[in-house]
Amino acid sequence: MVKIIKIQQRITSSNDTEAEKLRMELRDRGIFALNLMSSPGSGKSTFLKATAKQLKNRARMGVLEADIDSAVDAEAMAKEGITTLQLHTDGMCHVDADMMRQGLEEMDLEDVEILFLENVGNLICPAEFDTGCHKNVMILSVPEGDDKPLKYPLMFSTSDAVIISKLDSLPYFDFSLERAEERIMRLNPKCRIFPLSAKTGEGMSGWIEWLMEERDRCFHD
Ligand SMILES: Nc1nc2c(ncn2[C@@H]2O[C@H](COP(=O)(O)OP(=O)(O)OP(=O)(O)O)[C@@H](O)[C@H]2O)c(=O)[nH]1
Ligand SMILES: [Mg+2]
Repeated sequence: MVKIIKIQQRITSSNDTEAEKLRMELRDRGIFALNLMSSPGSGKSTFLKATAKQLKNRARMGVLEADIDSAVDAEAMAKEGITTLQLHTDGMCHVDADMMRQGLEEMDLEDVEILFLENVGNLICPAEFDTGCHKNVMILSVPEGDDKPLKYPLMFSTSDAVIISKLDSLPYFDFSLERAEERIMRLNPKCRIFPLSAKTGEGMSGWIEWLMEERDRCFHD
């Protein structure tokens, strides 16, 4: 049985102030936190499980799962031995800094060095709220199409890294990697792009390298 807690959006003075405070607290506790966003089914949970496998013996990972309902994702993480907690967002399609704090207060964070928030599957609302994480990462999966940066620019603009997932399905879809990368870079020239397949493992090493480098930078800068 995984722990499920119901969180609510509370009115706080300023989400940006809350987020900045949380970011510093997490850093002081030695936790590098990443906010993972994408549309439903683009492969967040599969990608997190693959990431945890690669991090074994290198860093202890935890996942805060946010969904409107069910405990499917937290159960999947727990099965892999990943420290996890399921949040129910009371119908909200995003997580803000105070909601993140409510989740963290209930989670056993002892030993957790890298913490992912698996945000609610949605390509729009999560991009509007600073969660207090150190980095924003988003996934665009090949079956979704390479036009998504044009239609949903905010999430691409606010992400430090974009994962192009399900690379193994490239032969079956009319998706141009070159076009997708060019559209993302036009919105956000500083972001890093990692085309990969969590299923075959192709491309995972570049992502893991970036993750470890950014973690070191978070504590040493
Ligand atoms: N072929 C292929 N399928 C994948 C890959 N990653 C995920 N999938 C499949 O895509 C489907 C959705 O994956 P999830 O990891 O549950 O996606 P999610 O983004 O966590 O979904 P929500 O949490 O519901 O938003 C599942 O059937 C996965 O097996 C991949 O790299 N290649
Ligand atoms: Mg999921």
